[in-house]
Amino acid sequence: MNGEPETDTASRPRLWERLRRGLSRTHARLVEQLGGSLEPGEPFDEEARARLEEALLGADLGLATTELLLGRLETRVAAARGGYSLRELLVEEIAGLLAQIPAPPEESAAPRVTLVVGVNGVGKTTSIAKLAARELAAGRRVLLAAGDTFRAAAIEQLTLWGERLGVGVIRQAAGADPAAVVYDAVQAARARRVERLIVDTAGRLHNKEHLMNELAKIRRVVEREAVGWECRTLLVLDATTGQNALTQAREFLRVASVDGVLLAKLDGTAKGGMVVAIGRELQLPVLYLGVGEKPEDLVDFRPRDFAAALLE
Ligand SMILES: Nc1nc2c(ncn2[C@@H]2O[C@H](COP(=O)(O)OP(=O)(O)OP(=O)(O)O)[C@@H](O)[C@H]2O)c(=O)[nH]1
Ligand SMILES: [Mg+2]
Repeated sequence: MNGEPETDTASRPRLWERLRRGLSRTHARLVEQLGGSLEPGEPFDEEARARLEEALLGADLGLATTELLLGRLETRVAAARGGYSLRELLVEEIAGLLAQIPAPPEESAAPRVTLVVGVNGVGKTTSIAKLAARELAAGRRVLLAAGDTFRAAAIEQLTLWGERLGVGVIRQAAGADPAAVVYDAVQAARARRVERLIVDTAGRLHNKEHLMNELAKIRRVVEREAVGWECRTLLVLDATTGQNALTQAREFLRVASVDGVLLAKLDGTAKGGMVVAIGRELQLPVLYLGVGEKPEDLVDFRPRDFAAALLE
């Protein structure tokens, strides 16, 4: 399960639609490239295999994963002796691979601080608004911290989201020490009995060492001041940057410990298959998918739904 409360059955169709919309470009391109090869009765011959290979590579599943899937499909097709649906087999196999991605951390009753990290422009601040909206919808008390003090505009942007959502934002002037902002935020969160404190951070720092020091300092403040709280670092990646997102993620993993990934802007790419590569190659839980610019455009990552939305 995904570290979040079970989605009630009433809201499930809505989330499914949102996921479908988010993956529509990827889906459209896959369908176009595959032609009718996944339709019932179509053989899994050389031509179908080649088309599928090209389509999966085009969706950015990566070479190793694509070859693995094709191999499994061959085995399944051979075992089925006719009467199979290639589409169903493929959805099952992709879901199976995705299910091997490390599971998200267990949900606990403790209050939580989430540090949201990632390079500039990937969608951190927007994703924070989405996370806040979802926590509010679950009835939790939420507070935001403007830990990206690098630009005044970043503080303003978060403040604006706070006003729109009706959530408090702890801020200082631009140029302030982010760790000091986080210190204030933790005190405020405790005084206000907040259950979720979400911290924006700057992605635009002078160099790797600077970034590492700053994130480590923030984390130390949280660990010292928020005793008994759960602390998570969520890495936001931009799906539209393709393989570059993987490179970015590896860089971040060198400087900070990361508990999970939020893949933003999935709606803006036909290469949604990169989720598979991210999960498998980084061995990190993929927690959320960003599928638009509005606060409600966030879905949980669920292997089976994701695989189905790709191909069905
Ligand atoms: N289509 C789409 N756009 C998104 C999504 N998430 C964020 N964006 C857009 O991406 C742009 C950058 O988002 P921000 O949230 O400002 O990114 P950031 O990482 O906070 O950027 P910096 O603070 O400059 O480092 C904005 O125009 C957002 O509306 C998404 O899931 N889908
Ligand atoms: Mg920002």
